[in-house]
Amino acid sequence: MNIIDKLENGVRLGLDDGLELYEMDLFTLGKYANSIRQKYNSNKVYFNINRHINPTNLCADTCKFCAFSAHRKNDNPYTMTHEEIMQIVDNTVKNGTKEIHIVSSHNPFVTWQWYLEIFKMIKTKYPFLHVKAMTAAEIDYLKRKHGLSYEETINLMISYGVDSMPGGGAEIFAENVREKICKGKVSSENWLKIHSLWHQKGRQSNATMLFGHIESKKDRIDHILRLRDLQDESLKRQNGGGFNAFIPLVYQRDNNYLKIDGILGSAEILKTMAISRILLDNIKHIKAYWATSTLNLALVAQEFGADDLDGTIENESIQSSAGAKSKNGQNIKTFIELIQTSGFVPVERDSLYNEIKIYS
Ligand code: V47
Repeated sequence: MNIIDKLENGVRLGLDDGLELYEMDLFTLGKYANSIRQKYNSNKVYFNINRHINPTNLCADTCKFCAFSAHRKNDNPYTMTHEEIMQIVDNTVKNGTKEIHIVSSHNPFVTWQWYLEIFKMIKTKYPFLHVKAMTAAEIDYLKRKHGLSYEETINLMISYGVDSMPGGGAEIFAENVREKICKGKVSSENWLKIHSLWHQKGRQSNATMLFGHIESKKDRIDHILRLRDLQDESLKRQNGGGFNAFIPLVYQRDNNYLKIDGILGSAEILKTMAISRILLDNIKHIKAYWATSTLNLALVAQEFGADDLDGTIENESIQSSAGAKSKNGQNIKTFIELIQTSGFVPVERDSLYNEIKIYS
């Protein structure tokens, strides 16, 4: 069967098929991705009202792509006090924020309690807030530094109030690339194991992929297929599966140590979104994270398989340190208007994709 016949007949695609999809012209590929997107999510574009907080940037790991961690190129080490974090939360709640997304570096100077008490503090004062926190990379770091097992850490996260896990730390699963861009960080196998353990607790998470650096197209397809396999596993136990959304993150190249030639073009970004939508037949949402793709391209991506933009964010530090124009988040009114003028129906969602408000 050729690739078009497979697409027409909804055949589940493999590694070689994924590579063939990259060879297709953008609009034919987009047509198939969009029809799946329409089937799963109709004409809706999901977003949430959220606040990103990065409590510390001191990091024991040395990922070459990272411009956020304090190092020679970003000589601005900080560790927030819990009071400073609560001040941010107090302020953002007044703006209608419903999700706090917390990602920290791997700070060797604080205890594991310092990490976890942040969540308890937030949930005690604001039980209605959804706390999305602790990447698999942070969980792995707590294991390495403090000897907590993955299972223990996950149980502690639940008892301290973490609701769901963000998708960070996945980067690219291909081990040879990982060795070059983030040697020593959580392995691919352990990233997947940690998410699987989290799913086994009946909890949900997201999954990212960092692309547009030194990885090959084959590495991207391999990454996506490893996620599809894990989602298949979780679907045997969990309605809807453990992964809520897949988030392809476009690599930003300023102020870091990963020098690459060239910059990824828009067509390749859109193709990667479309291919993700086609291959991931078991993950309902594809997020075009506007902070890494720009808001305009993230809106165009909604025609190529994506159905989500992430949220208003309010303050973004990881990608903006590396050159993205995302430091100050998005104004909610503009956000909604742009979704509408792009021909879609904006839907404010909660962190687990329950619909809060449809702007029809
Ligand atoms: O894992 C670091 C990435 C991630 C760069 O789960 C970079 O809803 C681009 O995971 N260029 C952390 N990306 C952020 C993250 C995330 C973001 C939004 C939503 C969700 C979610 C998760 O940021 C890291 C890494 O892959 N990152 N440096 C860079 N130079």
